[in-house]
Amino acid sequence: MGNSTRPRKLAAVVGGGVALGLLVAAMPGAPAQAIATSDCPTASWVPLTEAHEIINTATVSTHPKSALSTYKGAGTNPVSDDVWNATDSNGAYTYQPPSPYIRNTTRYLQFNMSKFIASPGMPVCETSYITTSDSYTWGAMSEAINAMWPYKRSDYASPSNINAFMAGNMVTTPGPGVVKVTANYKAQDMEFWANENGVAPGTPGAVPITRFFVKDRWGNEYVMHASAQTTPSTVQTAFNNAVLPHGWKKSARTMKKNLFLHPAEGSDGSFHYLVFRDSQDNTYHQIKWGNRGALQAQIPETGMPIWGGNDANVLRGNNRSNVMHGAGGADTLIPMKGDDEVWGDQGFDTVVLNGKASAWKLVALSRASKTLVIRNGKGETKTLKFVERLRLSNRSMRVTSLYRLGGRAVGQSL
Ligand SMILES: [Ca+2]
Ligand SMILES: [Ca+2]
Repeated sequence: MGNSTRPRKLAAVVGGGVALGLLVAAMPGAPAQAIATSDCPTASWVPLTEAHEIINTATVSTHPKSALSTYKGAGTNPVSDDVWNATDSNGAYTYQPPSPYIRNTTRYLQFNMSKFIASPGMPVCETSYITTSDSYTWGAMSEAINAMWPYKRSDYASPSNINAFMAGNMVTTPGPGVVKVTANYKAQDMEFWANENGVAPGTPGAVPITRFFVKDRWGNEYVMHASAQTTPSTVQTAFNNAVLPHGWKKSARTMKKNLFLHPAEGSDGSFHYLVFRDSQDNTYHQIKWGNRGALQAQIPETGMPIWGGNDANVLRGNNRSNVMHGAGGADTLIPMKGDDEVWGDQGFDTVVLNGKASAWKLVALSRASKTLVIRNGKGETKTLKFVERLRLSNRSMRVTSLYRLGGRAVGQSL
């Protein structure tokens, strides 16, 4: 990550507000404050500063479906600005982290403020640290699973022709009509100002910032959070030139209010953002969920989790084995075929299953861990966690009624 593109410059790209009416729909249904229970109360919003980031590449080629961990200089012995920025006579950085770490590429950020919540897998407010073999210390920031979509093997050279995940790890910028889909486990809040310099909306003379939005063919919406470009005009050009998958739409528009993003929260303690990268190296965060399909469910292999947002969603899996998270809100989760692990997470969540109740037998259940395991005659297993209701073709049932039966219910049909 690098310096932010100044909003003052961005505002110069396009003047007046376009399609303000659509803006309401673009804002998350529930403001971040409404679901801020997992924010770190002692952390504060901070303006973006240049971070010194490294990525652990140990599993990139051996286990391409594994998440890649990113760290930033922090802790008792962080790398200094002087060391990090030093270059040789050719302009190349002289500091390179020891293997298996590499420097993260510089990105020009389009959002303005951030608030740290936790390192991946850590309790709220807590950071975990590593020490590289050159004795520098780093704080754990995120874990990311990458895959290209749509993925056509013949478009890639070895080793990216192995699968969509390998291509996602090895190829930085997707080709025209392709996006790189990232499950980004990053526990931070983000704020995008409506006006340059963060001037409060409604202030006379406020200059709105043009923001770049994408809507996919399933009704999911995304906002650009970073670009490889450094100036407002080149960012706008890169957005205009990006070739998105068939049926996706772009819009550049201003906002009536500042936009706050809070990551989706799983009941396993994870925090998630869906991020994608376009053919011009712009990257976007998902801000709105359509009910006709999930981008992550399009990856034609197992290994990409499928996440909802913090509002009520209709979330569809695919006919492979999926890990699904509804996150906050009263979600409807449709895992389809396969051995699926379905997390309802917070809210009153419903899982829709194929077949009648009599087709499914209880394999295990635990009220304490809010887990229910069921299997049908085809041998498909569904592991359901923090789910409140099952909907079958002939009836619906509350999961609490199954928990009440306890171990006696194991082996019985639903
Ligand atoms: Ca499935
Ligand atoms: Ca949800």
